[in-house]
Amino acid sequence: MGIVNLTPDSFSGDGLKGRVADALSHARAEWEAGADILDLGAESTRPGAAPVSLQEELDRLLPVLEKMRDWEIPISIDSYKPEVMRAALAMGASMINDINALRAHGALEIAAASDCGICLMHMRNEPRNMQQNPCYEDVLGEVRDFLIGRVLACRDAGIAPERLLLDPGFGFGKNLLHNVTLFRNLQKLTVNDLPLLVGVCKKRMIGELTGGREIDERLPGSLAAAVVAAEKMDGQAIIIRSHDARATKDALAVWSALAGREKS
Ligand code: 7PJ
Repeated sequence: MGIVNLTPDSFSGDGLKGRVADALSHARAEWEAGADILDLGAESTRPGAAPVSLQEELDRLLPVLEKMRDWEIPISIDSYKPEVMRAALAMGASMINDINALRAHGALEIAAASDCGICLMHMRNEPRNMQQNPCYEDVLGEVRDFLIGRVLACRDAGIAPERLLLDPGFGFGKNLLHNVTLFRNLQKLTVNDLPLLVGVCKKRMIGELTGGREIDERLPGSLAAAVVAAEKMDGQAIIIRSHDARATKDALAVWSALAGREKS
């Protein structure tokens, strides 16, 4: 899954037209580099980030999505707002990637009324405050129980389980020890053999594990994590969310050849 970031800090600042063009060329490059899904996000959910208004999020997202209508690659929308989900699905998006696991009022109903894929992610608290001393007694059990609960909520809303992906939500209300514990036990987080989505690319945990590397220095560490995630899943379905599809595909191709597996 190639990340396409539509927040203003990711562009050169030359107005809406320039921003749409920049986003499209980045998205196309990720597609050509081998991404199988593109994940469009118009609101930063980094720790401490303030929410953006509904209108602002739609204004950033829809002009780009409209231009991608005829692209033959599944488009995922990274949003927890039901109104954004509805608008994006109407414009051809094929997946909802919700850091809030469809807990917003109305989100389950919107998902149920479509046939889109859905990523249910675990998050403790909200981006604004989630890194203020996150605490768990049993991080693995609590994240797994949460995911089981959301799978059941989807079932009760009439959403077929084949449409679901699960994600432990690395960095979303978790410290380094929590993240490492979850990662080491990745396979135990699956529920009913649903695929897992793993998003650690260039995140703080990669910085912390590499002696404080800055964001633009975190690709090698991120690639190591992608390979370990694939290895841990031992043939079960996994999607790696990445800022660099080419590098990630290369890392996985070499791993799968040398680890004696089919090309993934
Ligand atoms: C994730 C995400 C993640 C899913 C972000 C960043 C923060 N969606 N959206 N999983 N992270 N499903 O990429 O640094 O880990 S935004």
